[in-house]
Amino acid sequence: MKFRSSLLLAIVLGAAMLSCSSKKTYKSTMHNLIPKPVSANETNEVFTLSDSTAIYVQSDSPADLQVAQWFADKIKPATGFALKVSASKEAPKAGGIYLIYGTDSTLGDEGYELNISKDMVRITANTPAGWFYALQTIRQLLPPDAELGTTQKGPWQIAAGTIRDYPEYTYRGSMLDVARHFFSVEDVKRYIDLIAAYKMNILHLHLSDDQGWRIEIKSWPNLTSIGGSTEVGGGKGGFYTQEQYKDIVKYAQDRFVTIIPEIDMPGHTNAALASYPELHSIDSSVANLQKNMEQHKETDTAINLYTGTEVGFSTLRTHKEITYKFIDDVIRELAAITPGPWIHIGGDESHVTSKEDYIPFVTKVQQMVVAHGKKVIGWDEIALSTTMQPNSAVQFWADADNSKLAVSKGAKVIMSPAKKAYLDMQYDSTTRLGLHWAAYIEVDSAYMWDPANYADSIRRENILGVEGALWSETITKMDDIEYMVFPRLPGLAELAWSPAAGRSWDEYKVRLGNQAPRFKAMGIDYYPSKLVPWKE
Ligand code: TNX
Repeated sequence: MKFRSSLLLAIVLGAAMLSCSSKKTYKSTMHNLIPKPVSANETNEVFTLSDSTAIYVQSDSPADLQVAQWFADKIKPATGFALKVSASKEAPKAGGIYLIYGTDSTLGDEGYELNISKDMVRITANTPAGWFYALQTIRQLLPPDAELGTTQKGPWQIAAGTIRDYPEYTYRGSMLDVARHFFSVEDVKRYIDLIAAYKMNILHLHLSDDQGWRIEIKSWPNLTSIGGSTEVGGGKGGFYTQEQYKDIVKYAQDRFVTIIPEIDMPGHTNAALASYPELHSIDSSVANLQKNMEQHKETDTAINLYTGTEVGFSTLRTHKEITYKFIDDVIRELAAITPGPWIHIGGDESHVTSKEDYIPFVTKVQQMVVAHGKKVIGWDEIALSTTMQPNSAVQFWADADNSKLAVSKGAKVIMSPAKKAYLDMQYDSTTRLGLHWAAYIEVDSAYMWDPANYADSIRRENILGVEGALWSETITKMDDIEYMVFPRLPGLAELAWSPAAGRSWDEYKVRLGNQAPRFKAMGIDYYPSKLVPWKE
């Protein structure tokens, strides 16, 4: 009897200890990373972050130290540690995280090698961007609790081993439509943080459309005072002052994200046309279209703001000098506050601009962008222009022939096929937000394609990268953004970063499912697709 009860006690105690320890210690592993690194070899050890861990940067440039400080700030709320950041060229010793400049050319401009032992962490890269991506990787090696905003217990272990990693494509982007519905500077910053966490490096801001003009242009103030005053559904809209835009650009730069501003033209311009009647061209076909639209009634001198969701009814006057004065002013002011190399000129769905007018228009506007020192991006239709400027890119969304034409004119292609990369498409017919004109895009479908094999005529060497586009006709708040973007965006990020060889949904979905506690800790309102084995 005595023997049996002590045996029972031992079993009960043992089980309690087991469940306790499995609850307490998160097992860090290199096998759950998104995007998947080029190579990862785990040892059985762990490095444990403590309040005495220090970060040493092999440079005293403020921009370089900033990368380390970003990481220290990121993990401070949950760990409670104020990791000390300093410049040091001394040999690595125990207890440190070292950011080191290397000379390994296979790592390129964004790659890194991460060596983690139980004593120290060494990050070697050719650029601070490489350090930043290594630190994003370390973030994902930490327990999900590290993402929380209040002090947690730890322990803060990260799996030891070696990771070598670098991106497949240099352009890894996401587009946010702030025109159909306006999003605040704070929302845009959160979005930047979310995309950067998955090693994306481009945020394309769709700054103008029929329903709103969202960037201050000092020489044409009505664009924002009138054109920025509403949005889809008739809400109050909004716009970024140039100071706010610069603040967004800086925030993005600190996270190695380049902002690409888009001014969509000659179509998708109703907000501008309503702001300056001299820019609009009401020909009979437009007038007819407008008559069919209840909210959109023209008068002799001005046209109304538009808060519906039709596309393809507006156009700038392509024959008037004033139009080009307007565009030149806009591009000049935008180029002056945009340090990134690109300006996006839209060019899509100009259904009421005749082809004879469209071709010289987009040809000329491209020259204007180059004259202001920037490279051109446009939706794939701009391939119709007579000539394309050197170093231009078109964004493939629907018509492979356009992209093929662009390639024949010397341009590169950004892959955003609507059937795969449109983040405003519903997951299935029950999704409460979004559209489905291109497809229903479940999480597996968004992942199961290869940019380099998607369209026959567009090959790897023609492709600059991948961009997921979130149009916002139905998206009104940050939670909506998150719901549509997560979890499809991490998958697109992986298509852009990780090698295609050996890619499989069955393997990926497990890694994705294992991100659930991380999404939750980050406060991300994600779509819990039934196709993914979500971890509790
Ligand atoms: C097409 S694709 C558009 C946008 C819409 C979107 C909605 C493209 C270049 N234009 O104007 O917002 O569909 O899914």
